[in-house]
Amino acid sequence: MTDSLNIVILTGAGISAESGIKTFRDTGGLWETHAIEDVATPEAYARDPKLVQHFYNLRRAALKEVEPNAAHIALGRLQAEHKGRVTIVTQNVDDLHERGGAKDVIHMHGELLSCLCSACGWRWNHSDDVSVEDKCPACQTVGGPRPDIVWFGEMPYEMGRIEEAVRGCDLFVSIGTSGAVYPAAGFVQMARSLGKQTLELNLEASEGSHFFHESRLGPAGTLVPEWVDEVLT
Ligand code: BV8
Repeated sequence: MTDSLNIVILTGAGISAESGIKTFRDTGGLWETHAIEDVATPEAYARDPKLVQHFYNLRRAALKEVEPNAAHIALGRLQAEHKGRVTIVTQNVDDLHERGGAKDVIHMHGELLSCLCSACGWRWNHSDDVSVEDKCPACQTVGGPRPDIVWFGEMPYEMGRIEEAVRGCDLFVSIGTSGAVYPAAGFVQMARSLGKQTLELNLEASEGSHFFHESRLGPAGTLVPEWVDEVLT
C-alpha cells in the first residue's frame, strides 16, 4: 500500500545537525549566541545591517565545510525511487538536501546561497560574503543586497504551493524540527484536519509531538534511512 503514497516531508535544523550545522534551540544552538531579535528580523537589519550580514556570511561560509548526512541522502533516494510524489519542504537555509540528491526542494525560509535586493526585489545565486557596500546587479543600488532569508515577521515563501502539497498528500512527515516556529509548526495540524497520516522523526519530543499519529525518537541519520527503507520495500 505504501508504494504509491504521496508524501510531504517538512524538515528543520535537526536534519542537518549530524552534518555539523548548529540547530537553533538546542544547547549551544545559534540563538544562544545571537538573540533572534538581534539578527533575524527586518528591524535588526535596519538597525545594524553589518551585524546581520556578518551573521549570515559566517553561516554561508560554513556551508563549504559540511557535507550532507545519511538522512539527506536517504530523502534523495526516496524521491528518486518512490512511485508516489515526494515533496520536501524545508525550514533550513542550507543546501544539504540538494547536495544529498533531493530535487525541487521548497525553501520556505529562504536560502543562504541566494541574495535578494531590498530595493528592487531581484534575486540571484550568491555563495560569497555580502556587504553593505555591495551593489544590486540589477538596479545598481548600493546596500540593496540582503540575505534571501525569511526573517521573523516576514511571510514565508511558497505558502500556496506548500498548502497544495499537504492537501494532495497521503502522509505528512516532520523531521528534525522543534515545532516552535509558525506557520511551519502548524502544517501537521492542517494535515490532521484533512485526515492525513502523520509521522514525526526527531531526536526528542517536540512542541508538536502530540499532533502526530506516530513519533519516533532518535537521530535523523539513523531514523530517516530506516524509514525510507520501510517505504521503499
Ligand atoms: C510570519 C530564517 C507573518 C532565519 C527562520 C502564528 C502564526 C504565524 C506566525 C506566528 C505565530 N506565532 C508567532 C508567529 C511569529 C513567528 C514565530 O513563529 N515565532 C515563534 C518564535 C513563536 N513566525 C514568523 O515570524 C514567520 N513569519 O509569521 O509572517 C506574516 C503574515 C502576513 C504578512 C507578513 C508576515 C517567519 C518565521 C521564519 C523565521 N525565520 N529562519 C535563519 O535561518 O537565520 S526560523 C528559524 O527557526 C530557523 O530557520 C528554523 O528553520 C526555524 C525552526 O527551528 P527548527 O528548524 O525547528 O530548529 P530548532 O533548533 O528549533 O529545533 C531543532 C530540532 O531538531 C529539535 O527539536 C531537536 O530535538 C532536533 N534535533 C537535533 N538534533 C537532531 C534532531 N533531530 C534529529 N536528529 C538530530 N541529530
